Amino acid sequence: MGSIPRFGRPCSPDEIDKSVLKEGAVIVEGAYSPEQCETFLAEVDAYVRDNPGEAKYADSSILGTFQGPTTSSLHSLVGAIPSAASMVLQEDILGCARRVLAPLSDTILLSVAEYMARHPGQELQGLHRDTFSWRHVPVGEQPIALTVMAAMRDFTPENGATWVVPGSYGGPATDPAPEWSEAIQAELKQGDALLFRADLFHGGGANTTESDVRHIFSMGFQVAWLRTVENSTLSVPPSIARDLPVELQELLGYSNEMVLGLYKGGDPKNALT
Ligand SMILES: O=C(O)CCC(=O)C(=O)O
Repeated sequence: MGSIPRFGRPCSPDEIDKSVLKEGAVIVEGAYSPEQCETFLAEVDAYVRDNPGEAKYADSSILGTFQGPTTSSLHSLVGAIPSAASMVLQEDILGCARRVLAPLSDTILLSVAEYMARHPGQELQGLHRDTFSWRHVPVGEQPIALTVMAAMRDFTPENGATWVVPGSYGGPATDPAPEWSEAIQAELKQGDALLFRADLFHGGGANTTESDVRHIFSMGFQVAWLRTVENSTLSVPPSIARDLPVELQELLGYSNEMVLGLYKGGDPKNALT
């Protein structure tokens, strides 16, 4: 059975990238501080309290129904949650995404930034590849996207820590899933982040606890020539985007990959002035 390499910070970019490219996954311990995680959770709570319709909308969306009735979620966090900007820009995670996606794209995009709460009663999710959204893209050796599951509170075997199948990348998203006996669970402490190639088979675990909600900050990064999961220039319109760091503006799509994504034939950042 394979394993998921783990690294504390400061960690070597080479080791992280090698693990993602070879095993398919890596854990960066302490990617976020406990204070960052608690601030994030408090901001999500406050936002959902003030905007109950948005969480309801997310729960009944195409992604929400895939995630099941015992998961509540909130999408497009950069436009809603103040601490999301700095969390997306976490240097070990973003650096890894940039490097492992570089062979196939000069620029990358934030595909999704989502909060998920997996409640007691959550059933085992089917093993799947996140490349299903782009299943028509021919499969090659290099990853086209990277997924991140960061633990905002501990991920334990009992509350459903993410399962991954090391080495199970490189095929089409429509491949039959591997056997569960090949899967291992990524136990994470608060603030740890699991990074994996989006073409790696994985799935959320069953939450068999009485009251331990599993809190996830999930992100995806992708090559810039594919359409993103979240429509970021709608959810973070120019009026909000203009005050964000330039690096984040670019990840949200205020950027172009050569002639893709142009605004009036030029740099989309011109929409922010
Ligand atoms: O719950 C998890 O840890 C994984 C979630 C996931 O893969 C998904 O919702 O697509």
